[in-house]
Amino acid sequence: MGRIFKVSRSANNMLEEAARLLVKSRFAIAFTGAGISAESGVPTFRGFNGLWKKHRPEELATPEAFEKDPHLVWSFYKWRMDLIRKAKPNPAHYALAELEGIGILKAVVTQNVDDLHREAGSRNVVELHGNIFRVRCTSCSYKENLKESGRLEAFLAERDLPKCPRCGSLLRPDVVWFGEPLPRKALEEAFKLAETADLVLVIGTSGVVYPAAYVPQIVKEHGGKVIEVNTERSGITPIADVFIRGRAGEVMEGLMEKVRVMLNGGGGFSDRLFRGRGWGD
Ligand code: BJW
Ligand code: ZN
Repeated sequence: MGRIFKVSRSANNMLEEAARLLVKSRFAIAFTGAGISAESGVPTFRGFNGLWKKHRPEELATPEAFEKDPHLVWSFYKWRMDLIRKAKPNPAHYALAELEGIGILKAVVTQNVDDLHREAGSRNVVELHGNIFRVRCTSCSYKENLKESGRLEAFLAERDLPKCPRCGSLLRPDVVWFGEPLPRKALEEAFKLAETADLVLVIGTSGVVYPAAYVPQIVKEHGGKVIEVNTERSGITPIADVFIRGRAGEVMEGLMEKVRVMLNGGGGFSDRLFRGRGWGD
């Protein structure tokens, strides 16, 4: 009994400290990975039930794999597109959108390709590894967002390999595979945000895939604080100022309660709201 009390009290202290840091920050960003979407039913990559436990990444997420067996790679991606299109944002995605609305969070830098941040209402989203609902041509500059063009259903139902409507070459998912460079604009923007940020909220990433994993490290090197939410320790944990162990949706709900209390007068932070929106500057 005493142990349970001790654990929950320390978790509560961590939430309190994280909320305090967030509310007093001037330029906070979030850095997210697959774990933030786990409670939405989207499988993660590593870990017990991760995709890479059942499929070898080099057979599915490399340009060589696509060249060798495009049918196999496309069947993997169509399966995930179908799964992800049915997924809904969870409280962690909504919490980040709310923090942006309040003016605390300036951007979400995500490694995820699932679009759930935007669906939850986040507006400034930097996608480092592409978007699973976009396809692009392997020969010409053709790109299409299947959600926006309304062709997703028909695309998933098609059994043949998808071809470019402009030049007839093979289409591929517009995501970043191992050994491929990240989209230059997105990476530059993410690094610039990280250099500017005085706080990064890292949620649900193993922090082992580079160059994305440099983002929290850059924040730290520039004197910013690192808050991490994860069910396990990660590659980021050694640099975390506050590590909150738990499921993203549950932790972020608890964190938002504390943030709201602080903004509504608790702890002298109530003028933060005005500063956040630029009214008090
Ligand atoms: C929960 C939870 C819950 C669970 N709540 N938490 C050093 C510098 C630069 C590059 C390298 C380097 N060292 C090695 C490299 C090469 C390589 C790399 O990083 N390899 C390492 C793995 C060793 N990097 C690359 O190849 C990158 N490109 C590159 O470097 O290009 C150089 C170049 C330049 C110029 C010309 C040519 C080349 C590209 C990396 C691309 C990664 N792609 C993928 C697939 C995307 C498409 C798709 O979705 O299919 O991106 S792999 C996969 O890993 C995916 C993810 O975005 C990425 C990160 O995974 P993430 O999000 O962290 O998920 P998990 O599963 O690992 O972790 C989940 C976490 O959540 C866990 O910690 C859980 O505990 C936690 N969790 N449930 C909270 N409910
Ligand atoms: Zn083409």
